[in-house]
Amino acid sequence: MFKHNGLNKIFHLILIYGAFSQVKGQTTSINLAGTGSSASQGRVEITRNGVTGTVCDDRFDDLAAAVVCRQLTFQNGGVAVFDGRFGAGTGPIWLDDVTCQGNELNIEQCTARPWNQTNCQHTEDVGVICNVSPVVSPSVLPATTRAPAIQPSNCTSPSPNIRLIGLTNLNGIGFVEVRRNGVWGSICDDQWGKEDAQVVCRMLCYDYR
Ligand SMILES: [Ca+2]
Ligand SMILES: [Ca+2]
Repeated sequence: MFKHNGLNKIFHLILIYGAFSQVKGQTTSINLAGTGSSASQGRVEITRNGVTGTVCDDRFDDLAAAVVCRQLTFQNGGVAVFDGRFGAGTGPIWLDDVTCQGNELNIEQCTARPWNQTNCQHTEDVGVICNVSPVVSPSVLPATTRAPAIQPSNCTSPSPNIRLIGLTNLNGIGFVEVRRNGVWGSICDDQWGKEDAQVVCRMLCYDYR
């Protein structure tokens, strides 16, 4: 009889947890939006109790991006993009100072300030670019596509209008972005070759080999 009551309690706890999870799932959803967005990239938007808002880029890194991507069914990680790269959103800035371990199943499991308490503006709305195919390890890329990891010490003025977007631990490897009139954008790969990569490397003080 005692054992039976104990099992009942556990069963009730499971039921209560299940109900809580279900309510959470119904009231909070995540989505990617903004200029240049697609199913796998865009400004991170969270709809909570019917109100759509954004996430601040403070502390948000590629580990947090991986969690958002996982929620959106992209299992192979992603990169965080900052400063409203996909345009500034509207509504509340739901989360700020988001810090994730990277293995969370939901952005709500990461640490952050309390909901809707930030010191951010919408110009800081964070975006993510999810990897849509398995990550290719740099070590298996042809050597000619890799830049050396060390920037020469005589580099005093890397161009402020070009940058590499990618995993932060891969120094000198990434997607190329250029800034025009204050707006960062990508470069199409049509006709792109070794000479073009050399120019980018030179602008960023990398010694292309
Ligand atoms: Ca910021
Ligand atoms: Ca902050």
